[in-house]
Amino acid sequence: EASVNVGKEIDYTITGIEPGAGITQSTDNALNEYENLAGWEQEKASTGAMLTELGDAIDNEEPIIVAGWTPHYMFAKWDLKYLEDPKNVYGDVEHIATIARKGLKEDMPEAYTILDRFKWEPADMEEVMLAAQDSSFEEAAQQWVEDNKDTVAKWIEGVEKVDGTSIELVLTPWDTERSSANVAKIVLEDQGYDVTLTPVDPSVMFQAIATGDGDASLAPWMPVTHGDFYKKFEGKFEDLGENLVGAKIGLVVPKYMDIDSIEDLKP
Ligand code: PBE
Repeated sequence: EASVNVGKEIDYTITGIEPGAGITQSTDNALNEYENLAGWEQEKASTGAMLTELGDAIDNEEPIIVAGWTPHYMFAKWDLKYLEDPKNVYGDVEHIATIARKGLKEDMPEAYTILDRFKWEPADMEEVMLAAQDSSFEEAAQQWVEDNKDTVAKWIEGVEKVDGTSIELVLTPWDTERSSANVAKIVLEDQGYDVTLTPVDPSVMFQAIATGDGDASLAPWMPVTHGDFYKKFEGKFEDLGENLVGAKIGLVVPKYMDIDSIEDLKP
């Protein structure tokens, strides 16, 4: 039956993404912690390559197991399911946090207040991600800000304008974070800031905020995805709390596959 042969059919390989991603680390952890995954490997390349392989497999109704996450259009485009994770290696529902360098509150209280208040829903993020597919993240974010004036008004309520103060937001190179960073950029620019966005790997993102090279980030996925990086630099940055609740990572397969759990896979 399918569950017995799936490993052989896909060469005992999970299709992962960039080597520096949190989910790549979690998948390496899964390969270590699930005894039934002995001998399995993770192919590490890029998000683009993973999505191409996923689309090709689905076109041919072939088996495939990918490192996947939500929010992402992959779930809107294809019929997919998360494999159950009884050992909870990938965690449950995650939140995306906002972190700031020490001293930002004193140096740029206006930006700090706005970043502290920045909170939106997965549906908002998905809207920007989807619109950006046909335009750009800048345009999609601009549109979202125009369509959500009430939300933005709450973020900036009572905050004084500034005159061209430079601020650097550090993000990670995925569409989820391109969305939040570009929305924050527009809101801060409307407030008078000169905003630079710097995309880096998750480990570098924490390092940049911990050393003060960057001012703030809306990119940490917690508690699992970036948990190890967070712990490594804990105490050296300020955690402003959640900017989004309802993210998730895990192993993802097309619904036509006859497996439901990571434990259904055979060595
Ligand atoms: N992701 C999307 C990233 C964070 C955002 C889940 C691919 C990661 O694994 O680090």
